[in-house]
Amino acid sequence: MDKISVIIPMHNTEEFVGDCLSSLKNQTYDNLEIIIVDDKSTDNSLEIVQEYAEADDRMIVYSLDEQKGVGYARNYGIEKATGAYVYFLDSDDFLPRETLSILMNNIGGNVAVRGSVRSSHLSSAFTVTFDGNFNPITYTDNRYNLLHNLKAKNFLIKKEFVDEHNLKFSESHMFYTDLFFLLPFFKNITYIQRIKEAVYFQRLRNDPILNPSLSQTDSIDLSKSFIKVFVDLKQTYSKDNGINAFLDKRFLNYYRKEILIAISTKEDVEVLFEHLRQAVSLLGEKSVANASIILRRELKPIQKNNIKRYKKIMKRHNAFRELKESLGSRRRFYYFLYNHVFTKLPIKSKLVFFESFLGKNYSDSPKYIYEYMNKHKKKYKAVWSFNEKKKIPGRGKQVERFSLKYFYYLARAKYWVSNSRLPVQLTKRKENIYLQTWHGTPLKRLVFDMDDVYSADPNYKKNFYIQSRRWDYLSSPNEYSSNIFQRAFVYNKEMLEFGYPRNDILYKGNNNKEIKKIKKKLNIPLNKKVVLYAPTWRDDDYIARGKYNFSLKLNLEKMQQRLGDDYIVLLRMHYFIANSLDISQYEGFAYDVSTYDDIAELYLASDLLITDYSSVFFDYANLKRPIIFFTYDLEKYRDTLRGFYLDIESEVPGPLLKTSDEVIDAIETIETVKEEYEEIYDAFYKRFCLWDDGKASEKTVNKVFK
Ligand code: C2G
Repeated sequence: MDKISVIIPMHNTEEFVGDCLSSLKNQTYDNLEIIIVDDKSTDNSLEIVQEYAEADDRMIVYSLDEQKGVGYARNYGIEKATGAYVYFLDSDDFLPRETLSILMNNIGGNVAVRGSVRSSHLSSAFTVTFDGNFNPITYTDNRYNLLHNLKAKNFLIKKEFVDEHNLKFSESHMFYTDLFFLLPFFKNITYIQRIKEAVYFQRLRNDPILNPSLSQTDSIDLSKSFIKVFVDLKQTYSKDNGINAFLDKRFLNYYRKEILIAISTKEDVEVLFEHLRQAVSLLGEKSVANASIILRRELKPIQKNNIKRYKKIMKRHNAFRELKESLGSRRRFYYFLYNHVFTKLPIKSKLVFFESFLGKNYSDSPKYIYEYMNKHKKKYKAVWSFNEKKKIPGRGKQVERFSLKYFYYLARAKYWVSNSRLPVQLTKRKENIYLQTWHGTPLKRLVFDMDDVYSADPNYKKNFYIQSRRWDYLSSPNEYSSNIFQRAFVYNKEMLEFGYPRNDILYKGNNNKEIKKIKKKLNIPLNKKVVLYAPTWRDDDYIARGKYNFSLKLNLEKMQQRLGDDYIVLLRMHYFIANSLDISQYEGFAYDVSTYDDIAELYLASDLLITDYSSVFFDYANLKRPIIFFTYDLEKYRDTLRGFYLDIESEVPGPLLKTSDEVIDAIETIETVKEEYEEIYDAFYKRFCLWDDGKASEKTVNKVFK
């Protein structure tokens, strides 16, 4: 059994390298030499791999004195390798258990064999189905086709061959260094087989802002780097027709797919033009002649070194491309109109665009800001975005979210007021002022404080970053939140430290008259006490993007038996929850208030709150009424999914309970619970609720709408 040297270059992948090494440890093919070359990580990666290496003597760790780049690190690994085969794995990727044995069993007398590469944003997608029947793809003539992703991942190659042809990665380029290894590799082989079943999982990284992978580097830098690589390789292989044709094809392809998209401003053109000119001058005549007419029109001014003409043509072509693309769907066409037509019309300086919880309801801080403005800032006009038509007070116009009118008014309104995110595709106008009210004091870690996002959207962090760059003001409910928001949103513009406008009603409406009015609106008995159950959502339990499942763990039957004489229960699911509750058998006891607009009114109508990790308890504490935490999945939620900012076990103002029975017991003895938690509750109130005084809307409006 021959030994494989697995070569792993590493730089700052502390979150991922454990998965990578575990996946190697578990390989069914175990004659391995695992060479990890640390390219001067500044996080804990090195400590982590050293720990793995202590427990597994197949692992050897080398650490470089200074950062030299991935090409250097891989070459270093090749030099140290003593196996009969080499295999390159990146420290943020991982393999199913069988991959290396499938490759090894099928290399036969050949120089190399290759598996397939799949992308994944989960580290648990380990299982691949493999029934023992291979489905090989053989490349003989057009073997450069295998180079389609320009990467050396998932090739198993004889070490002898690497040495014989002195195959090396480039050390003078930061990106696309694999090509320097792969081109001479392909030049010198006549046959290679790919085996689909030998899978390699390439991790889709979710933080291109604070912790980008190599391929997530700024797209202009990547383009520059690609062009340099192209120029160097063209010069090295100037005599080889096959490679030349391949390189030309790759370049034109890259130009169309990456460079054109990367160039978004005139400045970008200026940065890239000289590089482009150099590259285009090296293209073969035939390659240019074979390009499409549109492409040829763009290449010409580059060849003639006429940047002015190139800019002009690019502007026209880009608009044409965007329009063409926008015809693919109605939504895309609306984005096109927004970006190219509506935002060119004059801005309306007294128009305010409101949205709360993605158009799902009339609620939260935007509602209270709107109502205050209705009374005190009559000069302003308002447009609300909703999924469905609503009954709202005042003169506010309503538009359906994502309709043509929605885009039209977004473009024309000088002010945007929203408590969550607005579509990433919108460009913000220079004059636009965006008040982000956000929607809660954070308990669960937010955006850039989260390690990895185990949810339906792998682009979450990237999009969040783009969207939050547009905020001009951010509402903060307490000092604790201000600090977290600054870090977790990477936010450094103005923070409005006035408390939450949405909580004004908890001070102004905390009286019998208002409470009775709400209860009547809810159609619930006036003579019973009210329990409000308002849990949050779970990142890993999703149906699709933005749509999550929730399974009710409260035993309503028992609750009704034991509490039904004195209480009723309001069940309030989070706005992400898409499945509906079937509570028909508890009529008169349990009420589904998930679609009720404003949770603040539910707070007022209730006598006590049950929640879990939802930020609702921070707001509810303003009422100083009892809170119970039904945290049946605490360990999983805290330790795997999110992580918390508070020590939930000692800092929250109520008991953490794991079973429905315990919850019912606590409600039955609520007076004792109140006494027990009095001190913690007081401290909690002082820490989180002091800024709320019923005047947050007024202060916010006076600041933003001067
Ligand atoms: N909410 C609600 N009903 C629920 C849960 C939440 O109406 N059952 C509303 C509340 O106004 C709450 C807000 O949605 O404050 C945010 O809900 P969270 O459960 O805290 O979760 P999330 O939407 O992930 O926001 O900084 C706070 C956070 O980011 C949390």
